[in-house]
Amino acid sequence: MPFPERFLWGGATSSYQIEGNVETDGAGPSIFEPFCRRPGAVFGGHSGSVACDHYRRFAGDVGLMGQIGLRAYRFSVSWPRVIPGGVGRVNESGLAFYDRLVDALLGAGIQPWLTLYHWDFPQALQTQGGWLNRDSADWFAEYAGVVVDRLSDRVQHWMTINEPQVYIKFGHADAKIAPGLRLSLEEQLLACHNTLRAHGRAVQVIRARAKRSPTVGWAVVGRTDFPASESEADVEAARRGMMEIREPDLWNNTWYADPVIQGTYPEDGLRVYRAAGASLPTVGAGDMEVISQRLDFYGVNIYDGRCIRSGADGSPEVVPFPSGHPQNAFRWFVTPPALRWGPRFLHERYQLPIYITENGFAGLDWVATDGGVHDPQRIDYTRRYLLELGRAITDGADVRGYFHWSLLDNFEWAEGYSQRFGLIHVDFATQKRTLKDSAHWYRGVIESNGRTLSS
Ligand code: IFM
Repeated sequence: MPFPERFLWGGATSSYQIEGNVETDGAGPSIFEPFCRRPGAVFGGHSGSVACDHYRRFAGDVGLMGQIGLRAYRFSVSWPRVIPGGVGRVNESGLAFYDRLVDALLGAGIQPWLTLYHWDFPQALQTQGGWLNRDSADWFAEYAGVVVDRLSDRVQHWMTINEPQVYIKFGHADAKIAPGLRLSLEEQLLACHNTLRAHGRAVQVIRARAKRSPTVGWAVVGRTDFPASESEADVEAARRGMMEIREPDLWNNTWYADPVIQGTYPEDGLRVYRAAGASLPTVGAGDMEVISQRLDFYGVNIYDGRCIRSGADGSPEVVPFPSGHPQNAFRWFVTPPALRWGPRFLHERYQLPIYITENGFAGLDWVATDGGVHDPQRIDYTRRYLLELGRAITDGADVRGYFHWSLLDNFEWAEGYSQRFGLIHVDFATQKRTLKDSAHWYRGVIESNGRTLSS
């Protein structure tokens, strides 16, 4: 099998989606508190206020991770749980929760992989402009320092931000998630610029203050394209499709990754955004130096991709999926080659080790009469995607790990609890956990380091 001996097999979650107890023990509100109360904002009026009650049940959940055999667990820290007002006074009880979680993970032999920001921005700072405020980078650096000072004697693996593309587009342009804004392109670009500055400041803080030599990355998403065939022309068209900016929106890869890794905003983005009438954010003296901090790895979340062929002039042309093409419960297309070509193209361009920081399947799972949760589609999806990830490694991409999204069924943002991504089924009325068939299957994959995938 192509998976190297030290390949890291993990599972992932985020704070707001599982912890519940949102304003408990001194935690402050995040932007999702007012957002979830907006009529019609979230399916069924759901919110993360109870979620999986992981804040109180984490020890049992770590036990379940052990049963699955996870080697690593990716979780996020809730900024307003740790600093209720976003800056200033630290909430000792909030930090103590993450102490206990990290200790439990280490006690179970599971590496903690910590994300500093997975969208639960402190409401107190949103009222000061949120990511539109230039000070947001300093606020984030202050918060990062608090977490690093407290946990870096035990946590070695850090991710700054999760999927900025999603919270810029769906939070600041389409009002589908918190903070629920519909901003101009110009303002979205500003929120993005400040996010990137915040990312860079956090990397600086981690490197300067971590007590154990840290590995630092991020977990981004974006567009994934794969070629319709292996012809050179199609491969080149898919590479271009994935890396170019054609539309005046912020759903892409390079507007985020080029400045962070190469120190400049990409020319095509500058052109497209200017042509759309947006004046670009003022890049202050020193901004690019802050933004382009050295990273140890590129974390990427990949669920699906577009199939691309070379058009007559070589430009990328989307090949539509035929009717009846497999989809998940979200109606996202099932596209296993995305996990071969996505990491490959990213590795080629940015030359960093890659971790798949999220990948998984939304299903409509329930507890069967025999007490089990049978989710053959999730198993088949994951098998197909992992086989393609193996091909990426064989092709030469330096892929070092895979985190399945998600450990638990959880609060799926605007979809509330209607979409189940977990390896573990959660009965949200009783909080009973049941390992799905996929969890047992994944254990075999982990134990065999991927060898069971082809059996
Ligand atoms: O649940 C989300 C997660 O918070 C971010 N990445 C995609 C997942 C599935 O939609």
